[in-house]
Amino acid sequence: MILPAKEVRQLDKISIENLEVYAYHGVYPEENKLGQKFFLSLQLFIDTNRAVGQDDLMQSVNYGEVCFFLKDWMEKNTFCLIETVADRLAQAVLLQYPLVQRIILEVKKPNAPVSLPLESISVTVERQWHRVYVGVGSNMGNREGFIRSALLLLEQQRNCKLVRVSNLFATAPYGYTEQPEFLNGCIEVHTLQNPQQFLTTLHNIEQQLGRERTMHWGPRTIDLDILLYDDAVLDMENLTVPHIDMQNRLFVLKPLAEIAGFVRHPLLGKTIAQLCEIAEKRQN
Ligand code: A4P
Ligand code: MG
Repeated sequence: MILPAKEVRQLDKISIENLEVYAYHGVYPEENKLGQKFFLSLQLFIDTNRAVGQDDLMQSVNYGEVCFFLKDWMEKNTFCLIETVADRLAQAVLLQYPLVQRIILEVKKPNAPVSLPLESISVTVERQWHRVYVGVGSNMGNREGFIRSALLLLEQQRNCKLVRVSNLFATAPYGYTEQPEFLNGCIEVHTLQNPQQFLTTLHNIEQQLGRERTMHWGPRTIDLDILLYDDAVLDMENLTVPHIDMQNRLFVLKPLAEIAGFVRHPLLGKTIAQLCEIAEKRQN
């Protein structure tokens, strides 16, 4: 049996429990003015292999430093909801400490303004880096210019990292063939966004680059399609992952095989390299 990547990857856990900080989050103006106590508990999932091998703190995450980062962040920011505090703080930790791949964070408010006896109110969130493969294509105007601009815009997103870029290939139009030749490529992005948020990010970039949706499968300045999002299988009204037709498209598989040949399609059970070989044979 092939284990999903998540189960093979060995991640260790650094835990911090009930770090006490004084901050100003809350819905009521008094809370924002007077402040109150919060307790933070978190688990940081990291690959400690290198740190352990070299017995070197520089290869790990310094938990003392993390505590001061949390305190500082809690004091400098003010949000109404502890849900927002937990979401933003979890993301801030992932952005600040690249070795942390996943975080579970609990924000506790022991003196929450509830006129009943209780120990504390808390919100727990789990956030992590997701590996996404995106197909890029253009067949209008300065095709390479549009693709490079899209990558630049993606890199500028705070919670996205552009990790790998394939070569770009000139390809004959697929589907509706009465249109100019395409330039296609694939990229690997690591993101903190969930699939819907990431799709919105891609749509915003398409819009910024003058994409007009006049015709399905028609000419476009830029097209950004989510091919794979971790091992997720999603069937939503506006989003299907893995991309529904990727296994039949050489203009997707060829560049994708360059940067993710070893990655397995979660539904078809074959690697991208294998799917590419099959599609190539079918075409010849
Ligand atoms: N949508 C659903 N799933 C996804 C996903 N995994 N990634 C929804 C991105 N979007 C997804 O897409 C229509 C709707 O699909 C979106 O609103 C989104 O919510 P669109 O980009 O607005 O329209 P489209 O691109 O015309 O349609 P579609 O079905 O995405 O077409 P494709 O699959 O992008 O194909 N030939 C060559 N050689 N190279 C190409 O790049 N591209 C196409 C377009 C046709 N022929 C081509 C190429
Ligand atoms: Mg599309």
